[in-house]
Amino acid sequence: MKMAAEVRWLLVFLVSCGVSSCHGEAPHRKFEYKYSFKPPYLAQKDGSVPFWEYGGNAIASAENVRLAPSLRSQKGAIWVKQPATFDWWEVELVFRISGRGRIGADGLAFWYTSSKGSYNGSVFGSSDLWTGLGVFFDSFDNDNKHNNPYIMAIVNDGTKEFDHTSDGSSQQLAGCLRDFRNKPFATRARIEYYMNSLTLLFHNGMTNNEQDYDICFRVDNVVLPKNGYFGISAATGGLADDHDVLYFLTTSLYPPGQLPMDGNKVSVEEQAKLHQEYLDYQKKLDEQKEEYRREHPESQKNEFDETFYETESQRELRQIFNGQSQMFDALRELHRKLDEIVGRQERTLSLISQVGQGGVQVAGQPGQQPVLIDTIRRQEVDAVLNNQNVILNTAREIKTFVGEVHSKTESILSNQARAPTAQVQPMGYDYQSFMTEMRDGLNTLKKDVKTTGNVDCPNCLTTSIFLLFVAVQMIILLVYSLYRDNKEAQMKKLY
Ligand SMILES: [Ca+2]
Ligand SMILES: [Ca+2]
Repeated sequence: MKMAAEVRWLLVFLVSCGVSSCHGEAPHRKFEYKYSFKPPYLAQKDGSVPFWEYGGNAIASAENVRLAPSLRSQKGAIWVKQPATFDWWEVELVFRISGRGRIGADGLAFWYTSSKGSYNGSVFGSSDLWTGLGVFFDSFDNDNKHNNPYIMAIVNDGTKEFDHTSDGSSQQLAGCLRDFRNKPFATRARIEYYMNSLTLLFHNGMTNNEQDYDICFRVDNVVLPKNGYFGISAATGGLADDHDVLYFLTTSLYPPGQLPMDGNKVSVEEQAKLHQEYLDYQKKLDEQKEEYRREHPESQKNEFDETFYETESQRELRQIFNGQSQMFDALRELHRKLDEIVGRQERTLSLISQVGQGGVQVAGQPGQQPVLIDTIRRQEVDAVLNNQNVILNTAREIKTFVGEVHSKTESILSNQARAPTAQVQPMGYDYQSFMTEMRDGLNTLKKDVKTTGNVDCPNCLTTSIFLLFVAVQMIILLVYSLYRDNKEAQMKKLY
């Protein structure tokens, strides 16, 4: 549990660092007591709250400002007297919204507007058609979408009417679903407006740890009126909660190097005046304390007794709270780990998509630009694989082709072995020599023919004898064919 608490501290630190680091260095901070109130002695004996004015059904006590009590249709507000003299600020609100019902109404509103709103207006106890910022802690689910209690910010230019029927869902700048009713400890909201960024951190009051904030929203490029008034209001409806504000702490924020120098160098008269103011307050306070003691002599003792001893039920309650906050810590730790896992997954996915697009982004040394390493891309891998497949197929085709050729050659060879006439011989030396041999033979024949014309030949065949021989042969052939036709005719007759 100790570990979890440390982790939580670290988380809050990181969030606050993250918020401030976006604008470079952390801003200079100055507590603005004239725009703040806090217990003890929040309200003075006459009921006034220094630097503030309240009205409607609001009641200020030493411990808190009850803006709207848990009665039907109550409205109340408290507004600061002076407009802000600084551009950027952070307001820490510590409040309690509590009631007996499982659901309550209507809610609480924080305001930063160009002019003060009313003390019994229609928007959570103050005026509609405001110019500036309204941050609403809306308890009651008017549009029945089961999304309340809800925290939202609406920036208005003085023309928009708040849409109660839809719980302002169409008008909101940003928001988050958070339960802020009936918490064991006071709930807190830290609203920061710095360099046109509006951030809301929320503490749900489940633990007593003042650092237990988580982020509700952060919006950039928000323009709010200069020299606005801070205010806070609340209202009840048919259902009613107590709406108590314990602390309203304003801090002005200055970008580094822009802290107003006159603010630091207070003139001697002003210093004296402020010192006198302080002494007056101190005196007033002592007087009030003395008066209270005189009026309630027994309360001192009782107060001491009550705070020193713990009743059975108080102890039980405290133990329950402790157990619950431990459970809460464990849950929070689990949530954080889950977030971490989701983050890693997203990172992995983005890396994979980067591989798909080509190149892996590798985080370089701190302070360096990330380096893009040109690695093989997915398409390239696919192309290489395709090429390989094509090559493989072609190789197979070539193999089958070679096989076919081989078998054909085999068959030709075997045919040749059986029938040597079909021998295929290359046009080599043998053929040429054969040709020359034939040419020589023809030449000698020609010579012989020439010589026959000149030399007398007793054994040579004369033309008349040759013709006679041909005629005899023709007659024999004719007779034979006649004989054969006759024979065939006889054979046909027999059949
Ligand atoms: Ca509502
Ligand atoms: Ca709703």
